[in-house]
Amino acid sequence: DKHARARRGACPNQDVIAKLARLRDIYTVKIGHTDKWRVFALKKAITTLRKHPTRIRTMKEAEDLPGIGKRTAEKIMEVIETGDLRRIAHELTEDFEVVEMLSVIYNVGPTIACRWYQNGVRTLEDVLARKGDIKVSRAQEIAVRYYDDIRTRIPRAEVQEIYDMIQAEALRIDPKLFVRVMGSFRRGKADCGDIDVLITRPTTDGKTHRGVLRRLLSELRKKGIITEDLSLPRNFEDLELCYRGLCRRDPQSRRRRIDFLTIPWKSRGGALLYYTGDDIFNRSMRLKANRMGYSLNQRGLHADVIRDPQDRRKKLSEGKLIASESEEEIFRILGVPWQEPHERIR
Ligand code: DCP
Ligand code: MG
Ligand code: MN
Repeated sequence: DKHARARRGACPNQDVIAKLARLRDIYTVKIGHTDKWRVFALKKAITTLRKHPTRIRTMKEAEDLPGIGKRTAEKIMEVIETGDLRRIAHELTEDFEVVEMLSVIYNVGPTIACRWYQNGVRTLEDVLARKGDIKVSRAQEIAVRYYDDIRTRIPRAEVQEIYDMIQAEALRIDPKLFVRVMGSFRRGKADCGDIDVLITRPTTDGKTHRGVLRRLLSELRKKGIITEDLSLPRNFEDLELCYRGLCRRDPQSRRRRIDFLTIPWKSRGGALLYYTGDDIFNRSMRLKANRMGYSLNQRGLHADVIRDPQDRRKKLSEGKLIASESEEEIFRILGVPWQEPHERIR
């Protein structure tokens, strides 16, 4: 996976980690009919191996690693000695392939996929045919119907074309809007998983973008650009909104995944930073902020965050916003040299 790729080269047991991670993913999907401890044991082993500075050579060495039992040590040695882990092929049964296929449906995941499988679902057609007796939400149904479309990456040129239409429509509603395309497109990727659109508005004239998203979506539906909704914000009157749906350039082209995000003007720096990603880069920036006693999220950089002494990850208060005017400001305060969006990979 991407996280493993980010670390490749640095870790002398990467091949072992890759095999254990594949087995972990298989067990995660199978959790409905497998003991949870298997996933747990593999996760622990992977964490330990990532931190281990040298190549594992002997069974004793593997068994002596913290949190690694005999069964896991045997798996490690099998990969070291043969380059393979037979258990993976053994677990790749038909039921796994079906559950894995179902678990990548938007808003599904392994737990629901397993439940559907246990209820006899074997194909995407089954999901639609059986929706009387298995629980299928409206969003899941749409995601099944457009399974291939949603999983197909979007050529950069098409993202640009769709975005241009959306931006024009938004500026017709209010020419002072600040509209940007984010995510992998802003990072310069040749193709994108979805289209991420950020909207806000300068408040210098006392006005905001309140109510804009509802109007924009309605215009885009009329034009046939937005075709289905997957998830709507609870209250369209808020300034901070998140919308997920499907769109298309014209009636002849595929459905594409689209996300709209609106944020208060004062959060734009944090939002630009967060929604540009990538997720690994974001994680490293958050970590940097945490080490300096700050907290970074899509709203900006905060100080004086009060954390639960029992669980340091849990925030009891958001703290005080100290920077979110621009991305540059956040980079500067964190002491991170400026990186262009296309450079923001880990
Ligand atoms: N993001 C994040 N952590 C997540 C999800 C998202 O930090 N768990 C941020 C970084 C992403 C941005 O939001 O770049 C947009 O999310 P996407 O899922 O749309 O990811 P990308 O646009 O980066 O890639 P893709 O081409 O797959 O859409
Ligand atoms: Mg995206
Ligand atoms: Mn997205």
